[in-house]
Amino acid sequence: MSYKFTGQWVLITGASSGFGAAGAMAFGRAGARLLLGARREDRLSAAALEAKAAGAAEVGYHPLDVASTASVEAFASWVREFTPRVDVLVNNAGGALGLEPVVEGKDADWETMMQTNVLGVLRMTRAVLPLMLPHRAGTIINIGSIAGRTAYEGAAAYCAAKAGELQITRSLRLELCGTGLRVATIDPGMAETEFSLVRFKGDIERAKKVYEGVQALRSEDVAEAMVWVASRPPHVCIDEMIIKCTDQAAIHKVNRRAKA
Ligand code: NDP
Ligand code: 8X3
Repeated sequence: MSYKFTGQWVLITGASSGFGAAGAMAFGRAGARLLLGARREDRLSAAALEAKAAGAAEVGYHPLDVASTASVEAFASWVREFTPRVDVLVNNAGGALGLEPVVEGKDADWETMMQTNVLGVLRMTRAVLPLMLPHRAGTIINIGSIAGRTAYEGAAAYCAAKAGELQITRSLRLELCGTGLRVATIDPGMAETEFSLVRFKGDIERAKKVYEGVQALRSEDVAEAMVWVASRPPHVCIDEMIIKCTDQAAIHKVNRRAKA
């Protein structure tokens, strides 16, 4: 990709692993200035170093818990120390917890999924919009999921949360019409990141099984999509992008190769 984000500030939540860390690398390669947030500072600092080595013009990172309004506000204050302007906001932080049917569901899991995937997007957007609106340009990219479009068993709360993210994206696009800002959702299917490890609470074997025999999406595939969406000419808005691996024709239809 030849587009350069020279001089532009790109803020990515959930930049300590998976799509967020890959996004930092991809925007970094394109010369952006990066503001990265997540809870695990050691992983965040490693992602920041890699993005700098890849070519980012500047990289700052700061602890961020999108489930806490106080943390989001502290993060936004830290951002203002760097810049009065954010050009690209990637609301990526999120994930799933558990795969139990509703009858066995846990309040703590449901609450975390709503806090991160739904309220986290609202909070971050509210905090960052004042750094975008005065400039009458900019891109907000929310990371949704095919789970926000198609339900599956054991994922009622996660599907509801990502459907919430989709409707937030659509509402925001209406609210921001005429401001010069554009709002996109990128909705991936199965991708091999730490997503399943988190969902299964550290059960490595169970997490690995999700991707067995499948050539799943890689973090880099989604990162490239972020960069592409944010680098369209200002009059072009990619409203909604669904991106799945070729082995996943639909949420329940996955081609798995037998072991050799
Ligand atoms: P990872 O688990 O690898 O990354 C999740 C990221 O979100 C981590 O950086 C984590 O950082 C961060 N995060 C989680 N909770 C919070 C929080 N409360 N505050 C701040 N950061 C948080 O998974 P993915 O990269 O796959 O997930 C990224 C996004 O993509 C999520 O929204 C997920 O739902 C979505 N998605 C994933 C798919 C997949 O199959 N992998 C498919 C479709 C969508 P830390 O723990 O350090 O805070
Ligand atoms: C993650 C994709 O299909 O595991 O959002 O829910 S899926």
